[in-house]
Amino acid sequence: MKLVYQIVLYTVIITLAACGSDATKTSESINDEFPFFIPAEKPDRPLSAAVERNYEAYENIRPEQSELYTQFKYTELKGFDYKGGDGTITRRDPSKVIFENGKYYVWYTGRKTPVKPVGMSHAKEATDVIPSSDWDLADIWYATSEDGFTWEEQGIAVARPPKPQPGWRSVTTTDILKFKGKYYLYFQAFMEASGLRGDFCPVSVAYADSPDGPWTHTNKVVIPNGPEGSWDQYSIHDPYPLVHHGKIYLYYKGDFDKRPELKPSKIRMQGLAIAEDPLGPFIKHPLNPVINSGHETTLFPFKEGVAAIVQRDGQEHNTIQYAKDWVNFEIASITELLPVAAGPFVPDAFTDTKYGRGITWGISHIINAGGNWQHTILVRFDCDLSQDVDDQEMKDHHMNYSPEFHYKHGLSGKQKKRIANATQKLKK
Ligand code: AAL
Repeated sequence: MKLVYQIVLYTVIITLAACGSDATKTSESINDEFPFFIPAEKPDRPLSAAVERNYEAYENIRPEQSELYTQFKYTELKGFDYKGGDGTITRRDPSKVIFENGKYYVWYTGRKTPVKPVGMSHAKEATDVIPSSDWDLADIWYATSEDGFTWEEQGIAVARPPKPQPGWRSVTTTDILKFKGKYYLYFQAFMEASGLRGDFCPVSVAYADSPDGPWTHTNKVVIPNGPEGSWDQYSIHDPYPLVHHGKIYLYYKGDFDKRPELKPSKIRMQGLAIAEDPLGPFIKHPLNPVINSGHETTLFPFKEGVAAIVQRDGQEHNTIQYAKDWVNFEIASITELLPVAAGPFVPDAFTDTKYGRGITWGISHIINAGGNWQHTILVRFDCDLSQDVDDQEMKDHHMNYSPEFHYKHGLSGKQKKRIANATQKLKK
């Protein structure tokens, strides 16, 4: 029996010593502080999940050193009149910018109506002259510029077609494709006032031999709504074509999962449809949706893959993302004050490049420009998401917001009341 006790005692001692050594080891590893100069390569030591991500998920330890990190700077454009913001004129959802005939071109949703919109929730009051939403009763307008800052509006490129053609109610949110020498404008083709049932529409396309037109309506739906019950059954928004592998890669937004009890009542994700011919047929990717966030999402060829500016909605809004295979996107960086509905100048958007160079500027929009949700304005944004520019002024690690900016985003009366009640409870 004594021998048994001795064996048990010895086993316990050995076990404690081992634990102790593990404990010692762990304490040694914790005592082996994380180094002041962070290792460039992932160190062989226990790492927290967060620091692990710095090595595994991002290109650089510091975002400021990543080619796909940037801040954004904005400039008011010259040449566009908004009638003092009375809501009768809106310009929004610009296309990519192209450079042809020695000047820049941009296309956009243009609405010029005798009165301001009544709002989507009052869409039943809309008529053939009273718009429901800011983009109802719109046409596709275009403008040109010598420098990207001062623009000259040229007029309507694609007008609403007659009923019952696709887009008879409103043609909006366009983007440009140049393919085999011809030009194509994809656009949302509304066949009911936005807001009546929702923001429901498919995508149609017009084509021309010149960026100045004349444009020919195909009167075709080229990106149809999905089948009943599918994520993109109602909304095919923000068509965004690029050329890759000799095909048209058209990214688009779908609004879905509408649950009025939640805020926002719907979620927005991005899909991809691919075609060999600009007029289709477009085949939707089986992995759709391919981006889990975003709104009017901006994309551009970057190295072998494609990058995306993902803003406004979703778990991963305020990020710049990258997909080496043009389908499976990962977060490349997180940034702030991203351009909304950005249409960048992408010199290699249509060249079927094998190594995209990136972007440095474009046109975006600012909604609710007059504080009244009834008109939107176009602005210029600049950034450094380019392999050909190293603009360190675009790579600061945060922006400074004035006290006035903070106070502008103040408490509502309801929130102040809630806070006052909470304080009262403490005093009882
Ligand atoms: C925009 C875009 C689409 C929507 C509406 C006008 O931001 O997402 O174009 O339909 O809002």
